[in-house]
Amino acid sequence: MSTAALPETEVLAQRARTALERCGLARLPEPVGAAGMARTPITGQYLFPVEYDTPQSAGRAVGAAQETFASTWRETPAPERGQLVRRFGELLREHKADLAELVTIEVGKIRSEALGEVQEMIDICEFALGLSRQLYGRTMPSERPGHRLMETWHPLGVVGVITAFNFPVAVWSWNTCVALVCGNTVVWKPSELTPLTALGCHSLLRRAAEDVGAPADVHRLVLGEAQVGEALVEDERVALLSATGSTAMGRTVAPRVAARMGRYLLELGGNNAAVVAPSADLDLVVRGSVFAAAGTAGQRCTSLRRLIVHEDVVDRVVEGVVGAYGQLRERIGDPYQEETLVGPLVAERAHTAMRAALEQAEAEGGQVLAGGARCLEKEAPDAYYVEPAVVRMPEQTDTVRRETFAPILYVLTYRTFEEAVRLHNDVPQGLSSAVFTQDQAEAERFLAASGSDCGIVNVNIGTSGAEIGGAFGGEKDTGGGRESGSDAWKAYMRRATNTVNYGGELPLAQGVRFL
Ligand code: UN1
Repeated sequence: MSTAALPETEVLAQRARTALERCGLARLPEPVGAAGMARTPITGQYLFPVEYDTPQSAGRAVGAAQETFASTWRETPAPERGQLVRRFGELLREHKADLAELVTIEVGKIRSEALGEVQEMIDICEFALGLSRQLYGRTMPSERPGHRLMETWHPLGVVGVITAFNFPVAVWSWNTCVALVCGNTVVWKPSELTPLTALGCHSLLRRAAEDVGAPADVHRLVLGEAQVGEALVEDERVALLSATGSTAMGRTVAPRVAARMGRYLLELGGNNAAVVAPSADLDLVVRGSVFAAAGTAGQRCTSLRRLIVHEDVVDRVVEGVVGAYGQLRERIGDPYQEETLVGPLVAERAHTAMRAALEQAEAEGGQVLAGGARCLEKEAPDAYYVEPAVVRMPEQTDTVRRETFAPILYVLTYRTFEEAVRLHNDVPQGLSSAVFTQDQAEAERFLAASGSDCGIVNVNIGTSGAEIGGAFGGEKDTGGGRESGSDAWKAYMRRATNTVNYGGELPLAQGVRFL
């Protein structure tokens, strides 16, 4: 572990205040009503109180967003809406370090990952700006003379965005920037673990709106715990509910939104695996796996959780990964330190889940080959730093099939490629996947319909760190939604099919005759 002393909570609180001020919050709003607490996993201690919304105030935010949608935003030309995200992108560039600071303080991400997350926001602003001139509909040849058949895409209304702690700003920005250029207004309920990053983002977006003359209520922020998110779930005025989090959360959200005929877009848990074939470049495998499994302390939806390795190369792969984890051990600790690669777990419950998973894996015949221990307990008794763990498993047990949101990498072996694909797909989740191979046919088999069943399928690269240009999301228990790039924007709009008769006659389709 890193020997540098952890920063004092008071110093972190001051740094958070300064970053927020720079993002335009002259003073943190006084927590008059129900108050929550901002907290840092770096020391595990509270920073300062923040004001929480109530279900009633969340309802009022939805009302204001709905009013703005109906009165102006839906009819503002899309390229003009694009100017809002263009300006927001400029402000993000200017305040990249401030937002990254807040991400580090609230989530414990190391500096380069926190900056990378803000970079994702800048990237999606550019994508959304281009998109604002490319909300294309098709025209289709009509079967009737004198008729034109086409489709038009319209905004939906209020989009509710519920985000998780682990990507507190990037995932919000994928949803929000795309939703806004599509003509929707947005109400955001961030994780209760990350109110400060949310306040910083909201303040910058407000400023962008002011600068380009867009209405302030195109975006509203509501802070609080589950009941505030539930207010969005239940509110009929929320046309689309986009939620990121656990599969358990998705299972409660989806039927409730569906019951009111609302739309939902879910990005839930993953149990991501890489298949390592005998022909693989093992150096790539080791480097790719260590970043994907131990990066962000294993707290990405796309984190690598299973390594499915051909029997002939498993010993070499394990040796490489365990060796690399040995080097990581010196680099766990204060995320502010340049040399740190693994910051803290977000909270005690992540540590409890990790301990339980390791114990259960051992009971199922697993062998812990590296890591698993808690570190810096004396220096920071309220914080949870852990050594990322590697566990060799005799088979894909119940524990392996569950997502534990912590840095545990399970190693399994296979003999035939069919067996590897079967093991790969035999989990409830379907977010991200990878194959490491030099055999082109094998790579293609993994990419084919009978290969990986995930939403993200990679070759010779790990499971995490997706670019914003592709659609992001996955199948099965991952929820089926797609966000970010490609044509994911279509989920934020409704399609109208238009038939226009310019011929003066009234021929009916399918040759029907009437009157
Ligand atoms: C998430 O963990 O919810 O692919 C998002 C990645 C990031 C996004 C992850 N670009 O790792």
